[in-house]
Formats: sequence, structure tokens, C-alpha cells
Amino acid sequence: MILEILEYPDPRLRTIAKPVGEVTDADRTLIDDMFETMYDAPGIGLAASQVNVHKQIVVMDLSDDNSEPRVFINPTVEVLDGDLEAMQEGCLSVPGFYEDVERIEHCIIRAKDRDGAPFEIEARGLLAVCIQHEMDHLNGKLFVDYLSTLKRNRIRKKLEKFHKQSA
Ligand code: QAP
Ligand code: CO
Repeated sequence: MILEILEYPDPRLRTIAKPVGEVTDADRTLIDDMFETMYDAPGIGLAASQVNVHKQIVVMDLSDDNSEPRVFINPTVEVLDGDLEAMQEGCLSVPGFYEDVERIEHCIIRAKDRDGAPFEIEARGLLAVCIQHEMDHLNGKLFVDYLSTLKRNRIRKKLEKFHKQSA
């Protein structure tokens, strides 16, 4: 099922997600729906917060052909060195806007998979950037929060106008 994606400045995007206990069949159904929604968009990453489910669940696929689905439940990041990397980011909740954001370049991601099994992976580049972007969603934060007030307000006004027109 394709889910509705909340768009900035929807205040529900500011909700703090709760950790998942046991991973249930209902969680796995949500994960399947999140992949379907992300692939349909199309996007490379989606946090449950963006579909108005406030649980710590992230789906991601950085491949060109939807062949590398990744699930991160209750993700955490350990910074491996202090290097920052600027990368142009977009977001399914901020459609049509792309801006540079600085993120930690090298980290270890720890999370649970769709069966509840814990795993860890060392991440650099796009994977490292994307998990930080998605974990921000779980904490009610968006990439536009890193921009100047001027840029953020411009984006907010354009999206508000667009939402009014399509209503
Ligand atoms: C987060 O974003 C990300 O504006 C995932 O019109 C993006 O999948 C992390 C998308 C870049 C790191 C680098 C955005 C689709 C997809 C749009 C996405 C749009 C259509 C964004
Ligand atoms: Co996003």
C-alpha cells in the first residue's frame, strides 16, 4: 500500500519517534508499505515519521535498480572521525528543493533488522549521510533546519503556496 507522505511545514514532522520493542508483523507490514511508497516516489530513504508513524524505523535503497533494500530499526550512529562532508540533500517531505548540508563522513551504524536481529555496519559517503538525514526525521528534524532562516522561509512559503493551490 502506498502511504501519504507528510510535507514541510506539517507540524507532525516534528514528532519524536519512539523506539520499537519486539518487531511485530504489523511493523513488517509498515516496512513493506514504506518500501512501496519510497520506490514509487521515487526516493532513496524514508523514515516512518514521514508517513505519520512515530516509531524508530527507516528504510533505504541506494542502488540504481531497487536491489538493495535496507531496514534500520532503532538506529544509532557512532562517529568514527570528525571529518565533515557537504552533500546536496533532498527529501520526499520537501519536494523540489535540494541544498548542501554538512554531515559526519564516517560512522558505525547500529540497528535491528526486520527480524529484530541486531547488526552493525561501517558507513561512509552517501550511506553515512543518508542515515543521519533519516535519523534526524526520527527526532523531528529536517534538512531545511540546517539552512539559513532566509532560505528555509523561502522554501516554506513556496510549499505553503503549492499546498494551498493543490487543496
Ligand atoms: C534523503 O531523500 C537523502 O525533492 C532521501 O521532488 C537525499 O529520497 C539523503 C525526492 C539525498 C542524502 C542525500 C526528493 C524525490 C527524494 C524530491 C530522498 C523530489 C522527489 C528524496
Ligand atoms: Co527526508
